[in-house]
Order: sequence, then C-alpha cells, then structure tokens
Amino acid sequence: MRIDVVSIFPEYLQPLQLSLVGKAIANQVVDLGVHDLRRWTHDRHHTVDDTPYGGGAGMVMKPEPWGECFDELLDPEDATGTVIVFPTPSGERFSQAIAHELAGVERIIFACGRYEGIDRRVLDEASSRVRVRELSLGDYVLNGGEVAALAITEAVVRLLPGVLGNPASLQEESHALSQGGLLEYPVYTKPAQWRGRPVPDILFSGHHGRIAAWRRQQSAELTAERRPDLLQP
Ligand code: 6GU
Repeated sequence: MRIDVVSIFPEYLQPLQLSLVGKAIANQVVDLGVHDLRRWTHDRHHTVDDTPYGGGAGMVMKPEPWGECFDELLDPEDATGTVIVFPTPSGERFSQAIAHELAGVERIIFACGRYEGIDRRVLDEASSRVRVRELSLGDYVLNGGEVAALAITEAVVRLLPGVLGNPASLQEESHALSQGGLLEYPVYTKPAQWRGRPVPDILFSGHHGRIAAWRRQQSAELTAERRPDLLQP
C-alpha cells in the first residue's frame, strides 16, 4: 500500500517510522511519502492560508497549494485505487469498519489541514478526480489533521496482511467485527496473586466453553456500562 501525508508540519509524522508501521515500511508492505505543503507555494513567505470570505475568526487554507500538490501526487492514468482522506472534526466518525475499507485500497493520501479548514473547492475538485473521505477521530477539537493521520494510518496498516505477528489477535480485540462490535473482555497474566488481587478462578478451570461464556458475559457487561451506543441495533 502507498501512503502519502501532506502537512505543513511534516516532522509531526516522524512517529510513523517507529514500531509496527515503521516495520511495515522497512518490510515494503507500506511505501510512505511525507510532503511539506509549502513545497507547492511560490511566494517568498510560502503562504498557505488567508482570511475567510464572508468574515469570521481564523484563517482558511488557500486552494492553490493543495491543487498543485494533488496535480503532482495523483496519477491521471491510475487514480481508481486512490482515496484522499481529509481529517476534520466535521468529518464522518472514523471506525474499525472504515479502517477495514481503507486497508483494501491501493493508495491513501492524507491531506492534513490546519487553521479553520481548507477552502471547500479543494475537496470538491478532488472529489471529481478520486474518492474522497472526510474523517473525524471523535467529538473533540485538535489543532490539525496530523494526529488523525497518525491514528488512521496505524489502524489501517495493522490490518494489512503480514503486518501483525499474530493475526489471531485481530479477532479478539475491542471493536473487532467478529466480537460483534463489543468491547474486549479483561485479560490477566502471571502472577496468579498480585498485591492481594487474585485472577478470576474461572480462568484456571481449563473449561474452554465456560471461559468463552465468561468472556462473552464480561464483554457484554463492559459494553453496556461504557458504550451502550454499541448495543443499539
Ligand atoms: Cl480528524 N481533525 C481535527 N482538527 N480535530 C479533530 C479530528 C480531526 N478528529 C477529532 N478532532
């Protein structure tokens, strides 16, 4: 999979060189390009923003640098497998289901906005050329899309074949579709007693059926308590 990230803070994406995503890059499962949006400016101050038409607080990202950036990054012959992701708090909520969808595409380009957002025409024009998704991490406000690009990249790359040491762990974790979209049950390891706290007896029973039932029950209770929205039909 090819992943490009465009940002005015390319250093923000350094963590992608670490850990699991870093290994996926080293193993050529992922081909990563990080680009400074200012490369596509032509004025002395490398201006990427301007005041909003209609007034209001803050600055808006100018369309021209983004337009030239996509002209260069997009291959007009072969854009069918490309999705441009615009991280924004007004986007559709990112989810495990969307992570699975994105894991199936050839190429993702993250267009990280800052300030009050990107001129709407950039998204409209991009939509006429490739698939576009506006995605949000949740209901809170960050200063820009970089943290979302990091989070979404990690969620997607770990789904790619050959990236996880133990693919079975994909099946067991919170929000895995095979868990029925429930939260993961609590887990324990040695020692059996720690600071006066025992591990639940059931886990020593050796009875796989009863252990599975206990875990399902724990998942259901935890989900009802913390995320009742996940239980709605
Ligand atoms: Cl994707 N971007 C920004 N700026 N803030 C956010 C977000 C994204 N998701 C939640 N808050």
